[in-house]
Amino acid sequence: MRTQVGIIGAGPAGLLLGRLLSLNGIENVILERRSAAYVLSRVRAGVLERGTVEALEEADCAERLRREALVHHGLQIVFDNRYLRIDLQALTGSSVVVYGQTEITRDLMAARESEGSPTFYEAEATKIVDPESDRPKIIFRHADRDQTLECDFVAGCDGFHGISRTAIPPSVLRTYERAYPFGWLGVLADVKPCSDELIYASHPRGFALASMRSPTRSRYYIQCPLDIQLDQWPDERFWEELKERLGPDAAAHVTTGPSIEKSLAPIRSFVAEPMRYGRMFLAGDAAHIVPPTGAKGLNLAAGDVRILARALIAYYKQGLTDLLDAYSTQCLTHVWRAERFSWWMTSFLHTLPEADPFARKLQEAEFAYLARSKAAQTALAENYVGVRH
Ligand code: RFL
Ligand code: PHB
Repeated sequence: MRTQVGIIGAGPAGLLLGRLLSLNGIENVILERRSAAYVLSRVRAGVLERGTVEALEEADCAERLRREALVHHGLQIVFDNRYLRIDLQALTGSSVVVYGQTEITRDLMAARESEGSPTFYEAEATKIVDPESDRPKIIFRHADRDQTLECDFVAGCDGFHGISRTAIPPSVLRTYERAYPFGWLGVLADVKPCSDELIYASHPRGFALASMRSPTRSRYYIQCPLDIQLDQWPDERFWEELKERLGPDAAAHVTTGPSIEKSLAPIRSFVAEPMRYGRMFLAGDAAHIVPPTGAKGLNLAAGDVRILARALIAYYKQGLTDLLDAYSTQCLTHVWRAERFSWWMTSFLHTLPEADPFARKLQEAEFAYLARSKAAQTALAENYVGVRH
């Protein structure tokens, strides 16, 4: 089998790239290790920057988003029961929207199906051959046999646990990593959200986040140790802990109900450099992970893909290679900006497992500064709404 761009992974990065290329007449094939139903069952990101919405508009996949997404002009921070609103719109002139990753994936999958571009589900890429040559190949296993996809370019959109990154020789690849000694326990429930805006709460018992998917579906998270078992956290215990951490004002508005999904996500910061090796390009979680506190993971993936799509379009339409050559450096600038912000939000709002009074005092000072300084609020707001690509 042969195509122009072989894409590994049908997460938001792979599907968005495929769509942008197809709309520009560039052939592409997507290989996805899981089934489509499994990909759609993963509950992940919820907050989209304007640049991500623009990318979905460019992909002609924003019709439902325009109808259903919730526009958020601000967010709330609760620090030890003290409330502070960050007015994103007034501080930056911009806002964010809430629209679940699952819905984006569903919209992109539907668009791909109607355009007829090939996608192989339950097709695991096992090796990338000759990425530095002008005829790279992807070996994949599908329907119980090994098959080969020959391409001009390989897009590694296969997430943190994918194989693409491993095709870069250790002598070339540099990785930077920070692991945090806690995770996020997330619950999805069909109950009215406790607030119109997201609430990020820092409490001595740990961080909590009140988010949503729609006016009738809430998404809540609490910081927890990495070694918990989900059955230790029946819904009643989760709701009680969440309310404690959100503080009495928000807790009074929390509607409880049965969870429809509950999962634990580890928190990590990770960057792989460079994001290109020969004719293979990494995009999204395959190249970098941020802690979810800044809501940047999916937005970064969309940013990479927009840059990569433009570079590939310039190559196929005008024979230009300069955008391809600039890809890694250009992406890494926005990646490190998001890494810094996500690390800062995480350090500011989470409680370290070993009680560290000095660390808590610093967090208190950070909150006090934020509450008093418009400059500090603007710094938070402009990072939260994101840069445009
Ligand atoms: P994805 O979504 O992980 O998709 C990668 C796809 O590649 C497939 N794959 C392979 N296919 C073929 N052959 C192989 N060898 C393959 N290896 C892997 C996988 O099955 C998968 O379908 O990466 P992508 O497209 O880069 O998108 C990135 C986003 O998904 C990610 O950044 C965000 O979801 C991160 N993230 C969050 N970001 C936010 O902004 N806000 C959040 O609340 C938020 N919550 C989360 C998250 C990530 C989580 N992970 C990774 C477990 C919660 C969780 C639990
Ligand atoms: C979510 O709704 O899942 C969400 C929102 C904001 C974050 C992280 C996750 O910072």
